[in-house]
Amino acid sequence: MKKEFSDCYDLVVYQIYPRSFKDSNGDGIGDLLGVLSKLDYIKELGANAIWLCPVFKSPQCDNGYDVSDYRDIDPMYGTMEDFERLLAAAHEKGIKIIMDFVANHTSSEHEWFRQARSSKTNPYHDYYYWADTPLNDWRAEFGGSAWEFNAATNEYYLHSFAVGQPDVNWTNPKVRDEFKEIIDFWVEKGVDGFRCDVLDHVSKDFEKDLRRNGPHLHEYINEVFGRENLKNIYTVGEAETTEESILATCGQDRNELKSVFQFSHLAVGRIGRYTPAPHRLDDVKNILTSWQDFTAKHDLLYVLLTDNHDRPWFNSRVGNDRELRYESATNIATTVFLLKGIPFIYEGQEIGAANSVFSDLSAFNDVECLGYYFEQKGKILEDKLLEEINFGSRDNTRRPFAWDGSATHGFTTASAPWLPYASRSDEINLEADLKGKHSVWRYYRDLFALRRDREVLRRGEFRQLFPERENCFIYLRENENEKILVVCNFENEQTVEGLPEGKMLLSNLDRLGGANGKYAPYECAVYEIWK
Ligand code: ISL
Ligand code: CA
Repeated sequence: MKKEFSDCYDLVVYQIYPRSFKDSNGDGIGDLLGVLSKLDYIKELGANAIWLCPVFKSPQCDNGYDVSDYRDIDPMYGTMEDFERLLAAAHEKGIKIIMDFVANHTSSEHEWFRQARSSKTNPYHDYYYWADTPLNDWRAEFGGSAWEFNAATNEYYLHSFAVGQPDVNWTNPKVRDEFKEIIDFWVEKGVDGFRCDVLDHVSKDFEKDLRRNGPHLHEYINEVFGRENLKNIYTVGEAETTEESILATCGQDRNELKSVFQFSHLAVGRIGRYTPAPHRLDDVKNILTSWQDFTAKHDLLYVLLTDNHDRPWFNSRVGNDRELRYESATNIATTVFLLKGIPFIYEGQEIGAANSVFSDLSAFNDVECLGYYFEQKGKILEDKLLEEINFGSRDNTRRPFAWDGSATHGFTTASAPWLPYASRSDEINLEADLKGKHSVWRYYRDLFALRRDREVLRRGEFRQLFPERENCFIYLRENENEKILVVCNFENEQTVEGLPEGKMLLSNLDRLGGANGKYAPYECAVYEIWK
């Protein structure tokens, strides 16, 4: 039976990193009532769903991706009543809520781990991975060995990320049952979906030295997410994204997840996390077109994104975040968000947010970049190391949202936020953007209004034109009733010819000519060829 994706194609998801979005109680930390106060902003932008990064009880060693109680809200974000108020208000406004599902690891403060680490005979002991000596030389993503010594049982436990994030043992059916109950707890509250954190890590193979994509991965995902009560729940997995793995997880014949993130285009412009690399937007285009073709061929959902809380700003890395910041940000948005798929907008990209430069390590909080810093300290020059941290730190996209140009940028009434504002917040903030003749925010709003009003932009087929032409991306979205042409000229000015003409629907530079003719650097326009 063909999978029902229909309502998924109408989704436009706005990702919120709650710490950094809006502070309602003056403690300098974003919170749930802050999100509640901005629902109309999110709706006006054109989003109809929110992916809320973790707000569960957590000691915050990885800003909430270390959960100590999956059924309660961390006081720094508010109360369960605040969450229920937010959920009800969001639904009232036609906005779905997608929760972050962090199931590869818990916090070391979770009751399960507190029990498990106390003795080898504790009933929770085999909720985690233990060994008398480290089973292998796996490194933790945030630095150091992935095996941490536990004195009480004279063993080591596995943690793929921080020491405070012990991996849970999904080979244990009790663990899988616990997570089914946690999902059902939130579904019964009325949440509409889950974003599944590093889901491919839940099955490992120590013999084959596999940290993820182990032999039971699809069995486990099917067991937890393939259940009847989740059939109308939207799911998106953060997982390995080879063509084969995406088919295995989201294929028409699979009863696992509805979609997964595909990140490979986000690796353009960097080698690893901390080293810049030469780049062209054509490189991004080529990756996107190959995935458009693949997902069309196999009738798969595809997630359209350029930014999230784990990567510096895409426009800073592969676009132009200086003299052509507006042009470049709107061009990249047009390139990506008019393709076939589900748009995910990350808080801040809609105002053209850009990376920061800080000279003092105290301006950084991200456990990953600090882990890297202390591993590298002394091995490379301090200036070079700080340059790498500024380039690659996840803090770039976690700085408090700059709502206006005031000293606290409308984010908080506290004198200082939990993390320093982005270094260009006086220049780049919503208030300043909206005052401009050209506004990234208004362009995003108009682009998503066009998607909403034109069925062909949500469900129509993708067809690239002039694939051999460089420094631009020209494609059609078409169905039996409509044909829309998208023309994105990239870094350099050029003249485009041979295109069908039509009625212009959107342009980032108030274009006067038709689809053919000279395009300025990063100029883009959208045309209705016929209806
Ligand atoms: O950031 C990455 C790639 O650019 C990854 O290495 C990232 O750490 C990985 O995708 C896992 O991310 C998820 O799990 C982490 C958490 O720190 C991230 O914020 C979350 O998105 C551990 O829970
Ligand atoms: Ca607060």
